[in-house]
Amino acid sequence: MGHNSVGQGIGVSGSMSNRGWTILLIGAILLTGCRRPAQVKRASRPNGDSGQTELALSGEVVDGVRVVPVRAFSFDWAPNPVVIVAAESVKLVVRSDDTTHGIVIPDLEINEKLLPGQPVEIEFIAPEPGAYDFFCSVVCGWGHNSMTGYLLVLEEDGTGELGMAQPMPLREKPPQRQFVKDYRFEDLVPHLDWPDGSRSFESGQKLFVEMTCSKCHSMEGSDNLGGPNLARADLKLSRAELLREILEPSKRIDDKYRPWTFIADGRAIVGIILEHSDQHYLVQENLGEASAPIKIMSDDLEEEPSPAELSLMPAQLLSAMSIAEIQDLLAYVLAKGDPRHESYQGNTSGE
Ligand code: HEC
Ligand SMILES: [Cu+2]
Repeated sequence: MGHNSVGQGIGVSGSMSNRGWTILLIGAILLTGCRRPAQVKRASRPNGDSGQTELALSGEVVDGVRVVPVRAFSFDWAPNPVVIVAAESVKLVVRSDDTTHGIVIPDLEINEKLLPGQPVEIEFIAPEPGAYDFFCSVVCGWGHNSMTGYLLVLEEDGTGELGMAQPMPLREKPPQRQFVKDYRFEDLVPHLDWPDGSRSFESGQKLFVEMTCSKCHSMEGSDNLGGPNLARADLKLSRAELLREILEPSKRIDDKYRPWTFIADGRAIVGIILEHSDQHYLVQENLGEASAPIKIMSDDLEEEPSPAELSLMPAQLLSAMSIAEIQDLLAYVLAKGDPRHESYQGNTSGE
């Protein structure tokens, strides 16, 4: 493969012009845990090896700045990884295609909310070569936990050649479930009659984490995650009521958890009021991902705050589960995380 064909090969990704080295990635290691084998891939000169993954630089350079359009959608990013060169000026133009997401790049101290259809421009100087994780800061649905991505920063060796000095593990995305169905209440009501002793505690416990519930709800007796504590003694929901709460979170919202919309400094902030005085409001915008509450001074308000209709709990959290899994999750919440609950014991006295 000569220079020209390399140049053409990467031409699809934008104007790479004379920096046209294809990045070839080779090698493999096993990562531990539940991940599938991930590949360690090494950037090297293009050498005509076939069957290698090719990575191209992202976006294009305009007036000395690498401008990269990045799409956020349920539940991934494109491009992913975002490939840039160390020390260059970068502008990410990040936009959400569907619902509200957010982008956090912890190492670069970047944290921006992404409202649908409102692109956000993020400018920075590319850091040292390496891989920098980013993820979604808004718990946006059942696949939120797999909405991860990373910046791959390449190094330039002085001759214009790009690559990584050290073999570079390419991150693999956490495995993602398959969408099953946007269940309606009527679809699931006929499946609420499971007999005692029939449900799996382990499965329910695992789903409570996997489906993001544990990001906002504690089963250990506290409210400190932002959403109501689901193990509290005075919470008594029937199976059908619980199902309704999960499928239609906005239908009934306790005043304490009602989000309010604030318009201040030309921007809209939607969140739960943690604290309120004559002078200010303290508002929690995102639940379930670390983010500091926002202090809004009453004097800065451009309008009276208004109650929002949408709960901060995402809808359609059950859409990637089988009926049996939904039963396990409901049983786990009804059992308040207690493995001694009837749902797990072999007696047959119905609930
Ligand atoms: C992003 C945060 C968030 C996530 C994720 C989340 N919830 Fe919620 N949940 C809330 C908030 C806030 C409320 C209170 C407002 C409301 O009712 O919508 C709530 C309310 C509830 C209630 C009613 C509790 C009560 O006191 O009446 C139940 C039950 C519930 N959630 C279960 C779940 C389950 C099960 C999951 C996972 C499938 C889940 N939630 C995921 C934030 C969340
Ligand atoms: Cu998200």
